[in-house]
Amino acid sequence: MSMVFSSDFIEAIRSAQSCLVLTGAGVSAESGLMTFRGMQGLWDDFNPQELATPEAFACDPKKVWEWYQWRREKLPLVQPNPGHLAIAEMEKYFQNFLLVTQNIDGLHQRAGSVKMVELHGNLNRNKCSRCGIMIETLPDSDEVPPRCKCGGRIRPDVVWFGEMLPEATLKKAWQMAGMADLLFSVGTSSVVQPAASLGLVARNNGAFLIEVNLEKTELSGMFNQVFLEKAGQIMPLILEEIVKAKTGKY
Ligand code: BJW
Ligand code: ZN
Repeated sequence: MSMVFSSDFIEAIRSAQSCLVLTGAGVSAESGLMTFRGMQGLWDDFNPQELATPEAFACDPKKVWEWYQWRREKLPLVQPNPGHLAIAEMEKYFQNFLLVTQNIDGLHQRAGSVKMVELHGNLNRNKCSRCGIMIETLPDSDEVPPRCKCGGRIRPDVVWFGEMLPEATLKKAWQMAGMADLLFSVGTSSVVQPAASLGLVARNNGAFLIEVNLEKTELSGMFNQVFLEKAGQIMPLILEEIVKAKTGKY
């Protein structure tokens, strides 16, 4: 695929010192993982938006646990794609860089991203729903889900609707949005708060905003540049442009 970038875009990259990349489930789609809103009706006819809540877990812990187990089983079978890999490379070219992911699949880390935070937790970790302690190894038990020593049910360490995001993580993301010159929003529908507001914060601070998605989102209008492309196709080309702009060679 050949691509001609606008001079505005190239200049924004060239002059940027602080870059924030916000990602969502669309980045992992080309690895074979379903997007959150693409999972609708695919699992026992349940709506993910209804399963990813503390109320659903309290009401039917087995169902919610098994849904996450079903998603966990896929992780070792998939690989980071060129989108993840390009984003991992990007962190080398800005003085200040932060990847803020809403994804819980761990693919960014596997692609080599280091300067990053996870806003919505990680599918590979568990914690106690009562005392909050992290559970490294699941206890042998016939009960589904298994229980913590305190008697509380074990749950995945992810952030459900109505729950607070990890405080330090959110603070880091918010601070970076406030100082970024450049923000990429990649593969996210931009409907879930507070993640979706990071772009707005950066925008109010004068940042240049770029969106990468297969289709327009509710927030597309506030971006300086929208690429309606697959993340795995366009991010490597954007990386090339960044390397050129930052090193003068390619
Ligand atoms: C491609 C592609 C390709 C495909 N290339 N692109 C203010 C207003 C209204 C509501 C609220 C508000 N503040 C808080 C709320 C409530 C709620 C919320 O935002 N609700 C909205 C739905 C309206 N937020 C919360 O409850 C948050 N907590 C909070 O704010 O606490 C304080 C508080 C509490 C109560 C009241 C008020 C304040 C917590 C949010 C936690 C979200 N958790 C989930 C589940 C995680 C675990 C799990 O996965 O099961 O996180 S929900 C789900 O959505 C998941 C995702 O990280 C998140 C975002 O989804 P994402 O990544 O954008 O995926 P999709 O599927 O939506 O989109 C994929 C996109 O990719 C699409 O656009 C495709 O086109 C595109 N795509 N292939 C590029 N190849
Ligand atoms: Zn406990």
